[in-house]
Amino acid sequence: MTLQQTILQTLERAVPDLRVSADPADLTSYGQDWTRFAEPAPSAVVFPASTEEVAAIVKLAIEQQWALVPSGGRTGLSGGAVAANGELVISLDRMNKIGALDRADQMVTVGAGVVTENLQNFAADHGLFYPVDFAAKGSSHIGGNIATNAGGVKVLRYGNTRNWVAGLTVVTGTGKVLELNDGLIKNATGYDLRHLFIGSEGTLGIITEAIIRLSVPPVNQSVMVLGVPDMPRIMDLFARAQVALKLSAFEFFSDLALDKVLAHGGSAPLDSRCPFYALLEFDNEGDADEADALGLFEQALEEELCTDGVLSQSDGQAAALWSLRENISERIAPYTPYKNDISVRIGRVPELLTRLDAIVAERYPDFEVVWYGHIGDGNLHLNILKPQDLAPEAFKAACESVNEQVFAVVSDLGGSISAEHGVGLLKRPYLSHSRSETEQAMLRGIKAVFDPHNIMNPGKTV
Ligand code: FAD
Ligand code: 2HG
Ligand code: ZN
Repeated sequence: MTLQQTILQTLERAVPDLRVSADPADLTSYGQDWTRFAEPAPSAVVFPASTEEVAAIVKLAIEQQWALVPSGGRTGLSGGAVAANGELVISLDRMNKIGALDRADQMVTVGAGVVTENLQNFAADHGLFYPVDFAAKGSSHIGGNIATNAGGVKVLRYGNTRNWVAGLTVVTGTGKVLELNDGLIKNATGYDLRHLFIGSEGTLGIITEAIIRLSVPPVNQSVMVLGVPDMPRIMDLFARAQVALKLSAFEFFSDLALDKVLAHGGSAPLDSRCPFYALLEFDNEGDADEADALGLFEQALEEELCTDGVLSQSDGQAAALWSLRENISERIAPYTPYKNDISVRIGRVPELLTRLDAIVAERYPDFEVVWYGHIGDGNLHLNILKPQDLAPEAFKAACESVNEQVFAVVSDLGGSISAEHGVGLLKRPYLSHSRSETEQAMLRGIKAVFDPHNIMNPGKTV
């Protein structure tokens, strides 16, 4: 009997109402995330509808020594949800209920399979705001966001997903169910296990439910896009903008990134084209805030930090400016980009930019290099585009040979080789650039406590 037949028969006998699929289309779709460097090859996909069903599956997996891959919206960019070795994929698609809003706590309990945008809409319908926001929100799950501690475009003001998780229900790799923190704001009873699961990328257990805090919505906001002559000057601009405006986002992108977006429609933000653009989102409650924005623009012009700019005059125009930044990832996807997602402390960003720019110019003379990211929180996305006639494997190898140099700089500056996308499969070989050997040994020790049989997303992250 094949592994697939054993899995299907065992599941059918032990968990009779469980929805299971071995349909080839499901195996392909649920065996991969947004990365395209591994062939999906899971044995089967299960769609549990409750924490009890998840626990039953994990217990069977322990008995049978099956490897499990937890799967959310599969928008991950590091291969964390890839199942390429006959694993059993556990999709949280059906655990997508949003509970009633708890007004006193300003919290809501959600299934791990709730799509991020649906939670944002739920919050808005109740006069509240869920601030974790990024371009994949229409597909990514809250469970996946928690498992990767997703960041996005509002981290500057609201922080990462971690800030909004007040409680978790998880099934560990031992098959035990843990209820962690139950919405408490204060809980000084020792180690907070909730935080271990946030960012654990499915390697300790499966998140089945979460208690999520919501915020009050921001006041009226505007967006300004400024054309900047070079990358280091973006950080000078940021320093001025932080003082002048109540910022909620400070992003940047290169002219090449803009080109790739405009190739699919839309219009350039400024009359002139500039090497780089900074996108600022800020509170605009009236004339005084608007005057501050214009004052910043004039000061930046005078100091040659920018050469041109535009301030949104309506929500529609603000959304159009945002789309120039938010659509980059999707528009460059057809080029099978090699992605670096790195961060350093804000004060070290100028040095990072200068040193990386030199490496990129020397090592990637023939490839298109697309710069963008959440520069206001120290996070750069460096995407190298694959030339059409180069085989994917050769392209990946070429980029990997540059990684050592890039990561040596990141490490030298005390930065992270994965700021927000996780380690997964793709960044695992480089973990030593961000985590010491002692730290990694401790991470493995923690994994052994929660997943002693090594069935939870084996081969990923640690
Ligand atoms: P998946 O890709 O399905 O899984 C991600 C990891 O979490 C895997 O290791 C998986 O095993 C694990 N996992 C999933 N669900 C669970 C669960 N219930 N329990 C335990 N483990 C689980 N990320 C950012 O941080 N900021 C951005 O700005 C951003 N922008 C993006 C834009 C685009 C266009 C795309 C495609 C991706 C972007 N991402 C961004 C990356 C991605 O969307 C996030 O990492 C997101 O949080 C992944 O959620 P998901 O539900 O798709 O998870
Ligand atoms: C973004 O900020 C995402 O747009 C995706 O994190 C980054 O595709 C990337 O490299
Ligand atoms: Zn990002």
